Amino acid sequence: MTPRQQYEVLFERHPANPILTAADWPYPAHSVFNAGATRLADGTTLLLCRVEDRRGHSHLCAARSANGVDGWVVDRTPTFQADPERYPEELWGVEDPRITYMEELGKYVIAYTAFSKGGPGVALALTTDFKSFERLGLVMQPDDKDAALLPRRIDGNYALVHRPMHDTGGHVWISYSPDLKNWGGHKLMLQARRGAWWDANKVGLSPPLIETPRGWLMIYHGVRHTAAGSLYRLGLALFELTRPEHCLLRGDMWVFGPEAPYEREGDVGYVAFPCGYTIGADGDELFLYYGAADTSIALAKGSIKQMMGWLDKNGTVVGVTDLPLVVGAP
Ligand code: BMA
Repeated sequence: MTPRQQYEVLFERHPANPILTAADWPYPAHSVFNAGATRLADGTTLLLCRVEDRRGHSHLCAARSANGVDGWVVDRTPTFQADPERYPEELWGVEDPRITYMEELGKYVIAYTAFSKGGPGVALALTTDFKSFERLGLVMQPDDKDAALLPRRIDGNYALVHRPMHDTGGHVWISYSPDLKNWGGHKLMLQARRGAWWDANKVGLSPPLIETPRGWLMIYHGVRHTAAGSLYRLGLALFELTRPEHCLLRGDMWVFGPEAPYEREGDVGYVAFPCGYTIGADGDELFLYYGAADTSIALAKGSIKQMMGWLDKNGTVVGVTDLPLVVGAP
């Protein structure tokens, strides 16, 4: 047994990884990574991939597959491009989409990072077909990113999880809105730890929250700054269904991190960055799509039941995170 096998494995990498690279693109692309994901009504898996060009700017491009693993059909031209004339916050591109299907609207809501001189901000766009899009523009001003909408209203309001930057670091917040445009009721959801922790100083939502009978399951990323650069790893936390800012359990250890060569080598090595998942017909199997080293798209499979079991064994009860944040707090 190698030392690594002493830890429970929650996510199994697909042997075909990376499942999508720039070489699969029908037009010039430098890198493809950090894809949002959803399963369409006909069962097709749709990935909304972040594509970076040689200017360093990103746009989004849809790739569709019947089994979510191979046979990807990639749009011949960019699917969703920055529109800086009308949306100046997109001057340097659009990045890292998270997709939520809103039953009540009969539409997919895409939360993405709009990048410009002011820094990264959170923008929303609605679609029914991933061909035409209705932009709502910037909903959280810079510096803010890693956002995803909850699939239903909480107490009559839409709910958006996001990660504003603050003097004390990057922490996950949740905000509420009656109309998707005006946001308030901001609550701190998950605080970055301090010191030696794997998730010290900067955490962020990875894919959208996963609804389970016991609560909203969050897969989040923690960023560890080292002398060699940043390490992006994933952890788990569970939040109350009717009061999502209330953290029921948080794991102390990370559950997935860059180990495979395609996660360690690339434009930004040592990054595993999921922005989306699909759930199998059994309601349990999770197909987690993640950007590997800001270069390609990879897939790992997990089980929601196993993640919950892991949290029961390894999680700590947190409750509502205290405000205000204090520099140097534990
Ligand atoms: C984060 C995001 C991601 C990126 C990651 C690693 O801050 O901007 O888009 O994958 O850094 O470079």
